[in-house]
Amino acid sequence: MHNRVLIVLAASLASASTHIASAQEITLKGITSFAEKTFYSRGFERFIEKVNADGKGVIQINYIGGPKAMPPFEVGNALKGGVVDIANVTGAFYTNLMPEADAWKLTERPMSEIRSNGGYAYMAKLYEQKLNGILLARHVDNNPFHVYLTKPISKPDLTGLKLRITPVYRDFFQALGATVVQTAPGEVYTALERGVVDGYGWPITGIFDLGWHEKTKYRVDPGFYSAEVSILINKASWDKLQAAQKKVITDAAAWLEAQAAETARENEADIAKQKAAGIQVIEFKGAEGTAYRSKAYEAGWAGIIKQSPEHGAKLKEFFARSL
Ligand code: 173
Repeated sequence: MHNRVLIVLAASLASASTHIASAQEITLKGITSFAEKTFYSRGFERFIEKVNADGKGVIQINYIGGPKAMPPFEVGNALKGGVVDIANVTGAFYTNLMPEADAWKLTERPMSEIRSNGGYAYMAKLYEQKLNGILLARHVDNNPFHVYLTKPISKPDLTGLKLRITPVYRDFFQALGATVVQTAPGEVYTALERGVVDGYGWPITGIFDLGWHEKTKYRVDPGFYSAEVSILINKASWDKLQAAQKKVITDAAAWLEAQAAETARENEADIAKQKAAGIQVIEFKGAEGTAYRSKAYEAGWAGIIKQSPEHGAKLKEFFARSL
């Protein structure tokens, strides 16, 4: 009798612990603001693979997909409201909620330094207040933006040209005299094809992903800024996680952010590919090139500081190169 009681007890304990283990596995909903499997989504996709491999029985991410599932400029709202738990997105896509996020493009120091110099902590407060979110990992860095054109220019002057933008480029392109029109990346091909725009802003990598090379004749050098794409998590979703679940996420995030410097290798590959595709480089050299880049940073910081005077000035101290 005694033995039977023990067996029953042991069996019920075993089933209870199995039950607890399965109840502990949590599934987060993940979305990307760039097309699936394209350059700016790939880091996020590697992150999801790692979380799903390391987090078996603990935590999983259900990848909902990209702009076919949700317009890119809606991703910030969805994260803030908890419609999605985790998102791959750039600051320029949620300036409606947090204009300061667009300042990531102006960093002239590695993320490791920004994490140690107080810049990350400063931004983290703004993420919590304005986005109800946490920035887990910046996986794109060292990836400059460029002007791409269908018509040539002979000096750093965009007067008379209409260019596709996001908030990343607005202040700089306007300072150079351009007329601007904001679109999501998914609308760039059609805008070029219809001649609605004479060019667009985009980083050095990725123009082949959506076929834009077919409609692009010129790239303007030098590049400017450093593109930022990051993985964010909703604060309430994060707070619900247990320590072991958080660890799977933070380990994968640190692993991914440490790879961001390697993005620069991919830059070279796309530069060669653009050349092979017949895209001509219009290069501003020497003092003209330096002035062009300085104007980009001046216009960029002026734009951030205008929208958020106190935080903008503070972020410049953390992000800009010390002179
Ligand atoms: O041009 C864009 O859509 C944009 O703002 C961006 C930002 C980071 C990476 C790629 C594109």
